[in-house]
Amino acid sequence: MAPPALLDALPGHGPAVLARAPGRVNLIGEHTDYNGLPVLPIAIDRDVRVAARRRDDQRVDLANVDPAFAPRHYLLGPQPAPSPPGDWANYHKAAAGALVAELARRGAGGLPGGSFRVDGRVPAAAGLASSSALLVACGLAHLGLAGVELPRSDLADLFARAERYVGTLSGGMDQAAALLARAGEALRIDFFPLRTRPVPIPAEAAFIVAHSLERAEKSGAARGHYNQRVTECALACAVLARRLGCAAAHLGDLAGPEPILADLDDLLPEETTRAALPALTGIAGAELGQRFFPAATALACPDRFRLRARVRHVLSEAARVTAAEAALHARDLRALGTLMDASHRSCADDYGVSTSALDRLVELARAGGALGARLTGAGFGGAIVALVERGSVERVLQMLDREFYVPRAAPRDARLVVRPAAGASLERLDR
Ligand code: NG1
Repeated sequence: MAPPALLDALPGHGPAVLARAPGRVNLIGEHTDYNGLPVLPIAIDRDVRVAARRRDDQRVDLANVDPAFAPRHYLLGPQPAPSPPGDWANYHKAAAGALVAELARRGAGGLPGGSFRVDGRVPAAAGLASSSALLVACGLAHLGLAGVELPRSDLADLFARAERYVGTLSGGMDQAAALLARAGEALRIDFFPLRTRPVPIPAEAAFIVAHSLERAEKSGAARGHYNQRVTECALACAVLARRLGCAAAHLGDLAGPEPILADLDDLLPEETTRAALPALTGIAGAELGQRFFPAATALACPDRFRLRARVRHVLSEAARVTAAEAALHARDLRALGTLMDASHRSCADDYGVSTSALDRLVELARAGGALGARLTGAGFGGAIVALVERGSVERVLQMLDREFYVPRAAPRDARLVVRPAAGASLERLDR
């Protein structure tokens, strides 16, 4: 049922829609999605809800139950002008712009204007994909107003590309998890083309998400660091493809990660500069710029690129995803915990996306009895996820509270026990 307040506050009369899309916690497979390698998230029982009613013109009105997000309005079109970076309206514009173009391509009519009211219950800037949940819920609601249905996997692809509108070179994990997850299960997701398969979660497994109290603001400071990693991987892929004499658009296209990992020291320099790239990649100046350095892409460090350690993380992480899937099928939570620990070390040492607060939380969760723990999502702040046996949840929470949250006077919801929840839904409401 719709939360009445959300629906009652919508302007106008007549039929309305209510969409919800969950956030997600990635259990393992970090920074692999944009490399065409697998991930293993669960959708969580925290979601974004959007109530919407059609308008007779092309205007979009956005309101939010949280007063921190002021009302916004704009006119629909294939390329709506972006609001300033970080503005919440950009996620609606991203979804709507992509849908206008997609419906035109399919000859499926236009997108109507509408009034939207948003209630976001996924903690923001925590690595829990609140931005994708917002984009997916807005997009689904808008599609509901148009009376059009599209296959979920097509929408996952469309919305993944759409989110790049906000300036991050993001992969497709979050939108696919929000749209395709099933309650009580994790979802293994492969990319290019998108494929998913459910992975059962043993009933005795519990997941604690603990925030580092440092925001991972991907529409802000973290954006350049995230884009830097995506660019480093794309450059490393071009160097490897040349050395190995094969064609590869993503690291995932390179056959046989084990031989590459074994020879990494010979195949890739630890670090390179922008000036050295033409010689390393065999790609000349103008094409290099177009392929790897589009003008709109903010990078944290546009002249220096780490290659070897980044690839070591990505390829070893992909192998850990496959091992984690097998561990879940075998109900072997200890093995899963060990893989999560290794993933965290690799994210911290080779990928450089952890922080001292995230490292500390991982350490405390383990000391409190977690079977494994790791940063989840992009990193640079945000949260960790700890795998805990049901009977140990209280002990781990107490450890986190005593050693981390109480001394910092943190709010109680800084740490959550999350459940593997179902993907997005859309209801039509006649009132
Ligand atoms: P979060 O943590 O939600 O910002 C980001 C990307 C994912 C993926 C992870 C790292 C977006 C919308 N999401 O997630 O695609 O690359 O980082 O594994 O940018």
